[in-house]
Amino acid sequence: MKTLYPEIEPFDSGMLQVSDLHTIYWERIGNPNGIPIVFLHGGPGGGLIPMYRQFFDPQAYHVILFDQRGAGKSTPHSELRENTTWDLIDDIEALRQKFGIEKWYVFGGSWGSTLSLAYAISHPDRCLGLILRGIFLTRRKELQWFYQYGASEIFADYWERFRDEIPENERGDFMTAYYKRLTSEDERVRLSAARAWSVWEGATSKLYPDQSLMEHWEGEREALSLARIECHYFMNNSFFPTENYLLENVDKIRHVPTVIVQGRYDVVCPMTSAWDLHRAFPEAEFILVPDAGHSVSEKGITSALVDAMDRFKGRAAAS
Ligand code: STX
Repeated sequence: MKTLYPEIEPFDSGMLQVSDLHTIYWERIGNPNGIPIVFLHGGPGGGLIPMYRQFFDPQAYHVILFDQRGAGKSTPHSELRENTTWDLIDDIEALRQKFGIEKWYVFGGSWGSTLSLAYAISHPDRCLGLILRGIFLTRRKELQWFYQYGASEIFADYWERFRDEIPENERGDFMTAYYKRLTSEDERVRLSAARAWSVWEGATSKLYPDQSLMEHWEGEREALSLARIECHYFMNNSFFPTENYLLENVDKIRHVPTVIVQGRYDVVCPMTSAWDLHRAFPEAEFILVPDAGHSVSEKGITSALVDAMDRFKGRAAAS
């Protein structure tokens, strides 16, 4: 089993204005002359945590991490205007150009895997490789599973709070009911809905539910950005032109070296999506972790990701 690299502080960080409205926070860790990687966090709206810096050998890699529009330290916080998948893809390109990087690895889990695939389909020539975890294709059935019916049967206890936030007569469509509240004029309504929405995800992310993860997503800023931005994206099919956009376009990236890491007991992003991607993209290495849920902090998932990055390091050195 491999474990995380030691905690590390950025050697550089700052804010990049990407539109009249939005400014994004970025940071760089590791070796500025190393192999470049961009890290894409989850949600959308999840923001960075320091642990995300620890998957990469800091001698070998130059890692650029950033808070996506409206998330973490990016401003305005939890803003939904000018916030689409295509805006995020443009922001990734703006960061790449800012740092004079020609090609880089793209590392993302959950929504980060969605965005990694979408970025690679738009800019395949910029990708040295993809490291994808907890595959999320944002299809209707994935959203239905997690926010309407399915995950509710496995986490019946935690489901109660998510369910009870919404009056009975609106429970036929939880996503629409939450969207109404998450965009309410009333701050208390927004925050209460945001906490219920975000804690549901925190509660269901690990094989063994983790109290500290739930407390994290109870936080006002964390809850608001995750819930508002997720619900905004998911109400809009993540701004993809078709339901199955990522699988329909996967042929554009099948030449890019790719690793897929998936926990078998992932209830947030069930393995069907990883399996569908594996079938559509057989060249990619497929690693199914037998004793893990969704979270990047599941031991077997962390180990597979650190190991994949250590192996890519050798590959880059040999080429
Ligand atoms: N959300 C999928 C996703 O991207 C439906 C995701 N899952 N958990 C997270 O993100 C956090 C780590 C941000 C909670």
